[in-house]
Amino acid sequence: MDHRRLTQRSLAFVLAGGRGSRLKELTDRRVKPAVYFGGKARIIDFALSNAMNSGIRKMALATQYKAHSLIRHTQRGWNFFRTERNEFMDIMPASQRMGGEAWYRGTADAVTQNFDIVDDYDIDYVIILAGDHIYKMDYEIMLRQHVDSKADVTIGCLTVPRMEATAFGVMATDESGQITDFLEKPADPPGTPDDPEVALASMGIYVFSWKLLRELLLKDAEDPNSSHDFGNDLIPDLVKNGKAMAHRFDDSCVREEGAPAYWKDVGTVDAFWQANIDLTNFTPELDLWDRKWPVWTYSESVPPAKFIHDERDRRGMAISSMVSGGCIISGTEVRNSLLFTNVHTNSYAVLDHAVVLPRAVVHRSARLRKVVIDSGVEIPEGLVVGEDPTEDSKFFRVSDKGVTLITQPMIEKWKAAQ
Ligand code: ADQ
Ligand code: ADP
Repeated sequence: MDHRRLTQRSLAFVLAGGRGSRLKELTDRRVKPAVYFGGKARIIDFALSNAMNSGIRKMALATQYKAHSLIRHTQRGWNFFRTERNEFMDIMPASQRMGGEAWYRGTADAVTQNFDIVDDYDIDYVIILAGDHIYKMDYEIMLRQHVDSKADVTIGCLTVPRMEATAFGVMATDESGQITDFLEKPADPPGTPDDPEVALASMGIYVFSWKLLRELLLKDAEDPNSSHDFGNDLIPDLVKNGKAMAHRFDDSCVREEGAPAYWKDVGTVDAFWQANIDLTNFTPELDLWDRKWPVWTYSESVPPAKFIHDERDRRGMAISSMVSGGCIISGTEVRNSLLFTNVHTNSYAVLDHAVVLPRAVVHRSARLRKVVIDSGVEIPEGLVVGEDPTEDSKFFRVSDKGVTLITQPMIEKWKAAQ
């Protein structure tokens, strides 16, 4: 098979329009792919970095819901492509380009509405990606499998506990890896033949040849019964009427040797908090320090983090934590926490298992445990969160697993009640 310049002949089409409503107030002002992750990056950076690290230099990004923060970030951080070498990052806001009434009606429609633009790219393969997962994956391996197997579509998939699979497309495959059955978000997901307690779930990552995809999209656009969605319409149809192959996401999909295959949907406040806090572990599963697989992002030019510790019992310190540039930890005890860029904290405050997004300010004597603090929030002096869930839930959003999300409007509510 001809694998030459396979990644150069491919386009990464990244879907980044869905709100991500299970992240609650974190996506009130920005779409899920624009939500911060890991101290410096945003969620979208992981899919884009995978594309970069796989050798793909042609990228399109479809945006819709509250896209300002996402577009600003992408323009600042992903602006190094060389158009003269036919490399690009093309941002495609839903803009009713086809003269119709609708914004992007579904994920497939996000491609259909940019049909003519993609045609002009003159590429052979399209890899459709969701911009809202945290993972490291070498798409080149998937592209090679797609070409070798002569599939119509190749779908990235992984095993998940069976009952978690209700949120996914779930498939069955034969010995060759061909998908024989596909159910989008089934209420009672079928297990795998090897293990009835796990299901084979679609990661929402698809490889097509552009030639075939454009045919399918044209047909889909005319179909009055279609919701114009990959998972609901195009994929089930191809499984029935074409050759759909599963690409198993496992350790072999990551180029570095010995690195575990890491994939997380940080779609809930609990999962978001946990995945960020996990980075402070002694050996985190997701290695952000790996120089062979850099996670690229927009980086503000800021001074190093500063810790202020004095004899008057102001103990500015961070233990088992990650503290980003521009932070000033003045007399605060920070434990098992992740602080993003430009966070300022003051004397006698305590942060424990806290995920603190950029530019937040923590005033004196606040004690915050098991929290996610949104960007720019000002935590008032003496606020205590994480010790009395009943009290916390009067003002803040406390999750099932006892993580408290704090945003500025919630702080205003708290202040008004004092
Ligand atoms: P969902 O998780 O429901 O299922 P979906 O809402 O279709 O995913 O979003 C997929 C991606 O497309 C996200 O990155 C989202 O931001 C984006 N998106 C959603 N609506 C969009 C629109 N109108 N315009 C542009 N972008 C949009 C899908 C598959 C399942 C699979 C899971 C894996 O349908 O089969 O298991 O992804 O997470
Ligand atoms: P980030 O996502 O980088 O944390 P901000 O917290 O500054 O960005 O804002 C998130 C989004 O909300 C941005 O798109 C911003 O333009 C918008 N936004 C912020 N403050 C306001 C406001 N007062 N009125 C309307 N939109 C706002």
